[in-house]
Amino acid sequence: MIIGKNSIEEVNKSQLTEHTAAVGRLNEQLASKGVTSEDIVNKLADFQVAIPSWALGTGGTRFGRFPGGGEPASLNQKIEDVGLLHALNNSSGAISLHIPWDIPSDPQGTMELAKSLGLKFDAVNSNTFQDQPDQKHSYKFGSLAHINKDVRDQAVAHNKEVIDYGKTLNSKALTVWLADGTTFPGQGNFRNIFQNTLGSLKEIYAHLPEDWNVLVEYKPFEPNFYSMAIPDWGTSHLLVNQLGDKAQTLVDLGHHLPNTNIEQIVSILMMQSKLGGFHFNDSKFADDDLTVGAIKPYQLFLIFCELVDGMKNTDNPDLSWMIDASHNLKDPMEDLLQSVEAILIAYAQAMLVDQDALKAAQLNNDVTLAQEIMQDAYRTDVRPLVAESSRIRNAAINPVSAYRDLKVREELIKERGENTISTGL
Ligand SMILES: [Mn+2]
Repeated sequence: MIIGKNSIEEVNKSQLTEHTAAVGRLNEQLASKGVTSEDIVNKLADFQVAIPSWALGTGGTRFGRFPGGGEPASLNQKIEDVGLLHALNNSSGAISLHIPWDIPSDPQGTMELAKSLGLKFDAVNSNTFQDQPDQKHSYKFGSLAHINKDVRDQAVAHNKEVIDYGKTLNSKALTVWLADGTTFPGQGNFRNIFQNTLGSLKEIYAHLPEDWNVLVEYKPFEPNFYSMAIPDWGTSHLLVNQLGDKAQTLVDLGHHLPNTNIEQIVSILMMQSKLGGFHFNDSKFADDDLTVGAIKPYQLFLIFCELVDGMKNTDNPDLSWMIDASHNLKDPMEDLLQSVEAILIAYAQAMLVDQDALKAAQLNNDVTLAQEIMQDAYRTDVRPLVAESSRIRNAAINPVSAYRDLKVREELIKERGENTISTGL
């Protein structure tokens, strides 16, 4: 299925009058504060978030999986789905692949398909948290950190292979997330685990092309429950510092213990030019992988405040923006549209913070005023600007309602059938 500009224009027609009025009202409100929205709308329109290939199907939980119909069964179908999202919201212009779930058997054809849909390939992800049918050594007790060098070598070789696959698609980064760790005290030696992880990452780093980065993710627990090889941003930072300039930390919002101040981590990593990328999702407890903005939108806004400030005032390199989510209840495509919208809303709100006034309030230790400034931006309903950023690039004013109006899922079920199961989580 391909969504043409005409069908989007048709869907937009019925919403245009109301949308134009809403933009007008918001512009008036912003103008009274000396803000013009044009720059914000253009920045929103340029902002692209990569869709992970594994989020296009129903993920489920460890208790069960309830697949929906019309899910993508091949790499090219996943790319087609991201193309549909991008046509609807103009902000999903990239895809992040997972190897071995998405090995490109025809890279040239896959590249051409992606290009025709306006898509690029963001970071490729390796997988050493599962055993593959044909592999020699098991990852039951770890991969890059394993006590046995033969297992580490196998895991290093896999990561190098992922880089090689990524090169065929013009990807520019490798994301490494390790399930390695221990579940019982005494099971492993913390220093050995760290040194093995570092040694393996050094070998992978040496295989990186000149214009590539490696992004090192961290996670405090799960699947291991006593210690993880890379449990927190401090450990990731130690590793990427020792690896070199092409290594950065990746922040996954769900990979923190409850109430961790993620925005502070973002700020400090950017100061050190070591924030490489983001995995957006939301959570109530831990790695819940829920729709972005569904539970803690204020936290997302505060994180974006640091990102906007950091992008302006630090030398941190360009970031890879990615979603990392899993779906059990909603149509994955609708969920992803909601996630991208939540990201754009937080970005727009963060751009509304009056930075000069905030600095002055901080200088005067005027805590009340500082809070007023932050919350004034957060409490501004910026949805008309997000909608406008989509409309000016010929995408939908309201992507979720357009998805439903155009009966995208029904079409996909017609094309692919009721009982498709997408590869991945
Ligand atoms: Mn992640």
